[in-house]
Order: sequence, then structure tokens, then C-alpha cells
Amino acid sequence: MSTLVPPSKEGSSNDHEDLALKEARITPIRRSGFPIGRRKLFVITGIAGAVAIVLALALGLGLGLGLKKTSNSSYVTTNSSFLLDPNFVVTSTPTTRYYEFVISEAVGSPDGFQRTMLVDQFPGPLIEVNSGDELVVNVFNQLPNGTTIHWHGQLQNGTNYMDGTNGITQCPIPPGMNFTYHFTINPNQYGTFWYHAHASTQYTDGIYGPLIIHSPSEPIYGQYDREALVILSDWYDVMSSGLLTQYLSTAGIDGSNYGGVNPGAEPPPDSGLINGKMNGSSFDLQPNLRYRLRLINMGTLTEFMFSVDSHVLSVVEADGTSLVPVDVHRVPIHVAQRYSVILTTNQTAGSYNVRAEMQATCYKLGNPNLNTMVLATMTYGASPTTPNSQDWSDAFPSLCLDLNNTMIVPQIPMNPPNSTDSVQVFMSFQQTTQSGGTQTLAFMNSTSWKRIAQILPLLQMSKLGIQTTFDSSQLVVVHDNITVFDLILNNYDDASHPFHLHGHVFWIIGEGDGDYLSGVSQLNTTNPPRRDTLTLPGYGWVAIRFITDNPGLWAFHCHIGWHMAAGLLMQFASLPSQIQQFQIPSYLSDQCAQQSGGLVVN
Ligand SMILES: *[C@@H]1O[C@H](CO)[C@@H](O)[C@H](O)[C@H]1NC(C)=O
Ligand SMILES: *[C@@H]1O[C@H](CO)[C@@H](O)[C@H](O)[C@H]1NC(C)=O
Ligand SMILES: *[C@@H]1O[C@H](CO)[C@@H](O)[C@H](O)[C@H]1NC(C)=O
Ligand SMILES: *[C@@H]1O[C@H](CO)[C@@H](O)[C@H](O)[C@H]1NC(C)=O
Ligand SMILES: *[C@@H]1O[C@H](CO)[C@@H](O)[C@H](O)[C@H]1NC(C)=O
Ligand SMILES: *[C@@H]1O[C@H](CO)[C@@H](O)[C@H](O)[C@H]1NC(C)=O
Ligand SMILES: *[C@@H]1O[C@H](CO)[C@@H](O)[C@H](O)[C@H]1NC(C)=O
Ligand SMILES: *[C@@H]1O[C@H](CO)[C@@H](O)[C@H](O)[C@H]1NC(C)=O
Ligand SMILES: *[C@@H]1O[C@H](CO)[C@@H](O)[C@H](O)[C@H]1NC(C)=O
Ligand SMILES: *[C@@H]1O[C@H](CO)[C@@H](O)[C@H](O)[C@H]1NC(C)=O
Ligand SMILES: *[C@@H]1O[C@H](CO)[C@@H](O)[C@H](O)[C@H]1NC(C)=O
Ligand SMILES: [Cu+2]
Repeated sequence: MSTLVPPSKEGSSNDHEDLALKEARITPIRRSGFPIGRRKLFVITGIAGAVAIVLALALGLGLGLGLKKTSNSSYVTTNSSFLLDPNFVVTSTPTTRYYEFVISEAVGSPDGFQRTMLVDQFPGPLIEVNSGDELVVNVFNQLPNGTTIHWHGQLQNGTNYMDGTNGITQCPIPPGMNFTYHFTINPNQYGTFWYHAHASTQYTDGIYGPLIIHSPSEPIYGQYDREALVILSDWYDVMSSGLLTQYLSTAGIDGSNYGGVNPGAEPPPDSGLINGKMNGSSFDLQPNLRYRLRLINMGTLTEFMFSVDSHVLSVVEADGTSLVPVDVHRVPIHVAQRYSVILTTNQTAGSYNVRAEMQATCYKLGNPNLNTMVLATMTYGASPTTPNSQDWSDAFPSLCLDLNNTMIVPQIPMNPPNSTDSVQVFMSFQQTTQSGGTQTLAFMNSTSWKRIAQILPLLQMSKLGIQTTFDSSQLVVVHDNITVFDLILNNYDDASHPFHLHGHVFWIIGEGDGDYLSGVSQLNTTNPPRRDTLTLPGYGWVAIRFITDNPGLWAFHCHIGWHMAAGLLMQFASLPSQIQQFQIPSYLSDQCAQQSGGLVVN
């Protein structure tokens, strides 16, 4: 039950849809040339996408054609083992852990094609902590542009200014400068997390890595023998900054090789990686052990379908929430999401394919040179060989969607309290001339987010009436008091979008086709899924509930790098009076003052 009562269902659902569009003053563009409608159209899009790929293949044209070449001269540091140290001491006694990151340009070739990357090492160094630990990470920015590091999924209760969100919680770290991130891991938080640059599309170029939080209180702790990281990412053979310029241009990415120019269509990647390598990663395991595989999608655009031949996967964690185990053959994982699965090495000794299949049907443009089946090799009880194992014969039932929410049942049950406030938001892509030329931008209601250069970003919003201090590029929902808040997000785009809320774990209390106004039977408040990133279905809606008890300015955005850069971001400003009490280190404001000195990015 909920305090959110949908309006009566009189009239056709189309009337409601038109009304909603009118109310929100939205003129969505049709990014695939299909009319605004129900989610079933999305399946058609998928087929159309596949046809476009076949056509492009027949023409032998495409992004990156003929560019692939192998190079042995990689200057990027890589770590060949992604097994976690079984001797890491898991304890409830907190300690302080120090890390040094140096972020610079380096040459690497994760997929065999040499290019400039933005990295420390690739993937970034593992940060491994216990719940309650203090984490100190000094970031030395040796890039020519400003950057920030965001700690994805960390609650940052009382330290919102350490959230690392460019233009929202901090100004970019100027070139040549350091920024020391210093915060306490929430004592009640554990599981699989990650970190990444949160400035423009920089993380697409390599600035990302795993953050693992152990705890003896984690319900699934002790139910496995060993742990391994499985980092999935999509990869581009050119710098993201150039692709972003094209993507945001009037014409958009040149789609002429794919059946027509397509403004608003994202650049499709050139390859996919498992633990930073294409086809090359190996998992050398021991027989008859239970392995906790920690899957993390650090990609920019791609949802992956993960599976291991002949091995059933028991899903036990989603975004830091321990789950009642559920057995599957395949796990869909969208950008920024995490799952832990338990795999038992009890089949015939030998080598097996680990598969991360890129869901290219979710793209707007296909890349004919993209091999969507990304492979790694898992071996136990034998010397590694090229596996001849077979893929599962059953397909995953849905395209571009999350695991069914009925499969995401938290082990520690928690029913959300009744809500005390709610708001609807409509997301869309629209053509605009607000920056001069015609551009396709992404909108939350009628705002398309842009980084605004600020002096003291947090203090600015510490007063009531904050909305008026921001320009029209900022959609900010302010809560002066603790509320139980429902956000209904309606999707007027045909594609699905992985949305992430900073600083919170939300309940997913509803999801459906069409827009919310078109009808909802009942919101689910009986131990609903809890996570920090969910996939909003194409032409669908989701309802999430969270408590506004974490003071700060929190971004809520689509995690597809291109979409965030196109403006698909809004913010929640919680408890401004407590923000005023923050002891913000002076280097935050010093670095804001220096913004004009260094080249900073949007
Ligand atoms: C978004 O627009 C809808 C429709 O006009 C409105 O009801 C809602 O309050 C808006 N949301 C926000 C956060 O302003
Ligand atoms: C590299 O791999 C080893 C073995 O798993 C691990 O102990 C170490 O933390 C890794 N180093 C980094 C910097 O990620
Ligand atoms: C720095 O930013 C500029 C402007 O966006 C861009 O052209 C350039 O490629 C960026 N450099 C790096 C190393 O990201
Ligand atoms: C930044 O940190 C690095 C490593 O700790 C140090 O060598 C360097 O001098 C620092 N730079 C500045 C400008 O403080
Ligand atoms: C990766 O493996 C797949 C399946 O074996 C193969 O089709 C593809 O050509 C391989 N890619 C590279 C770059 O080796
Ligand atoms: C292997 O382990 C799985 C998971 O515990 C179990 O369901 C399966 O029956 C086992 N298979 C064999 C051959 O022992
Ligand atoms: C999720 O599972 C439930 C129960 O099996 C089913 O009714 C529902 O249609 C499924 N949802 C989707 C989106 O497949
Ligand atoms: C929550 O809302 C439901 C339905 O609106 C109501 O029956 C119930 O009493 C409420 N619970 C509390 C604690 O207010
Ligand atoms: C916040 O709570 C206080 C104390 O309960 C109350 O006086 C005040 O009106 C509330 N403010 C808002 C904006 O609801
Ligand atoms: C509510 O969510 C929980 C957890 O995902 C699930 O077990 C339950 O079936 C859902 N109930 C309804 C009515 O959808
Ligand atoms: C944040 O801390 C405050 C006060 O310490 C507490 O009341 C609140 O529940 C915390 N919120 C979260 C999300 O941990
Ligand atoms: Cu998106």
C-alpha cells in the first residue's frame, strides 16, 4: 500500500499520455523513427537495429573499419590476476586505508588497437576495505583537463563534498593538482562497488576500478570459498571527447553507414572487455570450490549478458544488497550495476567459456566491426586450453531490461515506510536550439543538465529557495525535512536507461509500460528490491522510494556516459540546514577558485 494514489483511469491511456506530455511541455524526438508508444515497440526497434547491422555488414562499412592493429607496446600497467586475496582479514574493527592514484595519459591497447587512455592502471587499482573503514585516496591529476573521482554507491553520510561529482559536489581537480578524498565507509554497507571519473565522459577512456567492501555482517559472507572480480566494459578505439563533440553536434554521429543520419544516436563501441582485455582474460580456479564472482559493469553504453558455459550461477547480491539466492543461466547487467553470483567448480575438469555478450540490439547505431560475444576462459583441475564448451541453449527472455524484480529479493527484509512526498519526472530526448545550432539533448522535464561553474557549490544551495539560485539547466528537488520520498520516472524515449542515485539505496516499488498516469495496479511495498542503479524500460516508468535523511546535493542520472553528457541528470538537495554545518576542507574552494586557470571540462 502507498500514499501515492494514481489518478482515475477515465478516458483512454493515450489521453493520459497526451495530457502528461502537455503538462510537462515535452516534445520528445523519435530516436529510432518509431512513434511514441508502448514498450512493445522496443522489440521492433531491436529487430530494426539488427537489420541495420546486417545491412551495414553487407556494405562492409563502419566505424573503425581497417583500424584494428595489434601492438605490443603498451605503457598501461595491467594486473593479470583478478582473484581476491583469500587472506584479506574481514573484521568489524575499522582501520584507515590509504591509496595514491596518479591519473595521466598513457598508451594502451586493451582490444589490440593502440590508443591514448586516461589511466592510473587499467582497470584501476582494487580498493578493498571493511565496512566502517576510513578511506583516504590522494588523486594526483596529471591530465591536461580537470577531473574528479566518484565512489559509486557510497552513502557519504555527512561527507557529501567527497562524492566527487563534477559541478555538483566539487569543482574539477585542476591539472597538476591533488585532491584527497577522505571519508568513512558506512558501517552498514558492504558488497560490490566501484569508482570512476565523474567529469564529462572521461571514465570512458579508462578511469575506473573496483571498490570491494567486506563485512562479517554481510548475510552471504562465508557462503563461498574464494572471490574473483569480473569487470565488464565496452571500449572505444578513439578518445571519448571527440565522439562526444560529434554526438552533440547538429548531425550527430555519422550514421550514414547504418541506414541514415540519426541525431541523438550514441556512438557504438568498438569492442568489449572482460577485466580490461578482449578475449584474453583467464580465470584459473581450483576444483570443487564455491567462487563468488563479483560482476561490475564499468561500461559507458552497453548492457552485458553474462554467463559461464555448463555452470549455473546463483545470484546473491545486487548493488550491495544480499539476495535470497536465485539460480540462473544468464545475468543481464546494465551500466554501473553490480551482481555477485556463486559458481561451483564441480563440473568435469577443463576449460570453459566465460561469456559477456554485448546487447547491441539496445544501441541506436550498430557497429559492423563489433564482435558482441566477449569471451574469457575459466579453467580448473587441468591446464588451460581453448574451451570447446557450448553456450546455454536458452536465451534470456527480455531485451535491454534488468533481471525481473521478482528475482531480486533482499535477504534482510525491509518494508519501506509510507511515503510523505512524491513527484513525477518525465525524461526525453528533444531537439533544441538553446546553444545556438540545433542539437539533440536529453531532458528531465524541461531541463537539460549542464555543469555550471560555481564558487563553493555546496554552500550555494544551503539556503532555502535554492532553485532560484540555479539556472534553467538545473532541476533540483529540495527537502528541508526528512521525508519518505517517491520519485516516479516516466520514459518518453524508446530506449531503456540505467539510472543511478548518488548517496542512497532506494526501494524499487513499481515498474510498468507506458507512463505512470496510464495506470498502475499496486505499488509493491513488501520487501521490494533495494539497489542504487536500475534500468528504466523504454517507453515505461519506474517508481522508487528513498528517505531524504542524507544531507547533501545528490545527482540522479542516467549512467550511459553519452546521455549524462547530453543532460540526463537531476539533483536532490537534502537537509540544507545540516549542509551548513559541514566542515568542508578549504582545498575544495581553493580548487574552485582555480578553475579559470586550468582547462576544465563540462
Ligand atoms: C515535472 O513535470 C511534471 C508535469 O508538469 C510536474 O508535475 C512535476 O512536478 C515536475 N517535476 C519536478 C521535479 O519539477
Ligand atoms: C593485483 O592482483 C593481486 C592478486 O589478485 C591483488 O592482490 C592486487 O591487489 C592487485 N593489485 C591491484 C593494484 O589491483
Ligand atoms: C581535454 O578536453 C578537451 C576539450 O574537451 C578535449 O579536446 C581533449 O581531448 C581533452 N583531453 C583529454 C586528454 O581528455
Ligand atoms: C601531489 O601528490 C603527489 C603524490 O603525493 C606529490 O608528489 C605532488 O608533489 C603533489 N602535488 C602538489 C601540487 O601538491
Ligand atoms: C574473440 O572470440 C570470438 C569467438 O571465438 C571470435 O569470433 C573473435 O574473432 C575473437 N576476437 C578476437 C579479436 O580475437
Ligand atoms: C554442482 O554444484 C551445484 C551448485 O551447488 C549443484 O546444483 C550441482 O548439483 C552440482 N553438480 C555436480 C555434478 O555435483
Ligand atoms: C516478472 O515476473 C512476473 C512473475 O513471474 C511476471 O508476472 C512479470 O510479467 C515479469 N515481468 C517482466 C517484465 O517480464
Ligand atoms: C500506510 O498507508 C496505508 C494505506 O494508505 C495505511 O493503511 C497504513 O495505516 C499506513 N501506515 C502508517 C504507519 O501510517
Ligand atoms: C520541518 O519540520 C519542522 C519541525 O517539525 C517544522 O516546523 C517545519 O515546518 C518543517 N518544514 C517544512 C518545510 O516542512
Ligand atoms: C515485491 O517485491 C518482492 C521482492 O522483489 C517480491 O518478492 C514480491 O513478489 C513483490 N510483490 C509484488 C506484489 O509484486
Ligand atoms: C545519516 O546520518 C544521520 C545522522 O547521523 C542518520 O540519522 C541517517 O539515518 C543517516 N542516513 C543514512 C542514509 O545512513
Ligand atoms: Cu540513458
